[in-house]
Amino acid sequence: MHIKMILPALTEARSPFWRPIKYSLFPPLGLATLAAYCSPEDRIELQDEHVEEINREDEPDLVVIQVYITNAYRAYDLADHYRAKGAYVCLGGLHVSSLPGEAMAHADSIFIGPGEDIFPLFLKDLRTGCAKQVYRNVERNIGAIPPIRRDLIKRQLYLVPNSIVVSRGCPHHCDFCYKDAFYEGGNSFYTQRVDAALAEIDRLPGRHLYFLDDHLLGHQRFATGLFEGMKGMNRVFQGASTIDAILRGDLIERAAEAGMRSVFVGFETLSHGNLIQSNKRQNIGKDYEQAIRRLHDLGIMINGSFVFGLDDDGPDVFERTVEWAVKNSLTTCTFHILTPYPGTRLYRDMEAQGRILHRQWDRYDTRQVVYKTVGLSEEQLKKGYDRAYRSFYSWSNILRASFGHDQVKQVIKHFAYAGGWKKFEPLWNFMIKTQGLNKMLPLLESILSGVKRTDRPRPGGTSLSPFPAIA
Ligand code: B12
Repeated sequence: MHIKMILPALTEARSPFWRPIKYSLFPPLGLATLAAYCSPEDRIELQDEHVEEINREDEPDLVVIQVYITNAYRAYDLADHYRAKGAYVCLGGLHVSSLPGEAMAHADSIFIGPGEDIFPLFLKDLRTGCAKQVYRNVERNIGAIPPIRRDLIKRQLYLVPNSIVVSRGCPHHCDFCYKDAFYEGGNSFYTQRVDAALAEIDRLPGRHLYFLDDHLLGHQRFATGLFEGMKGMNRVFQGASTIDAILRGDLIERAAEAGMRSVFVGFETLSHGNLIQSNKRQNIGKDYEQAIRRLHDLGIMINGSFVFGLDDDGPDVFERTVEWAVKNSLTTCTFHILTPYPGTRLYRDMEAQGRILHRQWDRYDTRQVVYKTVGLSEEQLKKGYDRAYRSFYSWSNILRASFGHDQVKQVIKHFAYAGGWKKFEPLWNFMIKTQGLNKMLPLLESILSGVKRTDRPRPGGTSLSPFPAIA
């Protein structure tokens, strides 16, 4: 069978060459995970529209499309195009799971929830001529998933081809997060087996790894085993964690020993009222600055994530948040405008209050205001969000934040990261799009890691990912 797997980009149809660099960071692991269930005889093609033009002139038998809220219209357009050509079309992913009815009109089969159990079932049904229109995930278990088909990923098109996910979901239940809507009705946090995760890491070339898990430190026993197993693998990595897990026990020390050099932390808001409004209980009463000191003492850089637009936010929230982030020497920040995703408790509450402005899904990209605000006007929120980015990444604030560190090494690393990355994004963008960067990778990797890897050489050369998280 000729199978085509597509990750459509956001609907703004800019050519991949001009798309902001953050879209060239990570390859589509979800589709590569599903591809592992296809048979060796199948001819599989994986196309990611964030980094390459989609060839629509081909004649695949089966088309598998991953649908997010922001690429839904593009996904439906591609689905209609291929169905008109007689291909069998499958739609799945976050947006299909929250609005299956909408997707049904554009697909032969839709998939609700994680795909590890339902996709292989579908393939068997398709081969025996009894494929169903709707498949709903039942089993929440990635204990025995086959190695993902990284051979289908065009590594040279990505800045961080060494991204990896070893768990699904998160143990917490924040109202605005996609998680509870996607992992509805059943276990919403589960992990791989430690040995399988270590084997996946071992298959990755180079030194740097980028964990995309929602909460890498969320499962104490799994994380302890993972970090124990990674000791001696001479890897450096980034991952995400809650403040709660950073302050609890010695897991963060173990992560540092295993190679954690940067962490994505969901601070979200400095307001107690907002934490209660968004049911972010795991942050309530936690000493944010104690967690920051602990991370910096371990030499771990911080990418702080913040949400603007919760009801307790007033016009000064932007300046106050940026000032706090600079004063605490956060290396990078990811700001979001609160976005009520369909299927979430936040969406339900806002809909009940008549606060949803429209359902133009491609504008639900966390950079635009799509609901009636309370403490701020929509314009103040949008302008404040843009201003926060400009201010946090101003040279004066990058310098102030860098010199907030105790050790010179950290000052230099902070300045190199925040200055070198954000301020020169167009350069990195040009480099990655002209493959120039890949030629520089071995040199950059040895400079940035300062340590020449001594153990087993790996196929496919290096994989640089010292760059901060997507924003
Ligand atoms: C890496 C990443 C990106 C990368 C690459 C995307 C990719 N798919 O790999 C890039 C940089 C392109 C990206 C962009 C954006 N992202 Co992003 N991203 C992620 C991240 C961190 C990891 C994705 C991943 O690898 N997951 C792990 C794999 C194994 O799971 P999966 O991809 O979901 O696939 C599984 C299932 O969904 C399902 N499945 C998926 N598709 C299909 C299809 C079929 C047929 C079937 C059967 C099953 C199936 O089966 C797969 C295996 O279980 C997620 C966080 C997360 N937890 O998902 C955010 C996340 C998906 N991103 C998000 C957002 C908001 C964005 C942007 C809008 C940001 C912006 N403003 O630009 C854009 C939108 C891009 C677009 N095209 O619309 C939100 C989405 C929220 C929502 N409700 O839609 C998330 C959830 C972050 C968050 N916590 O809020 N992102």
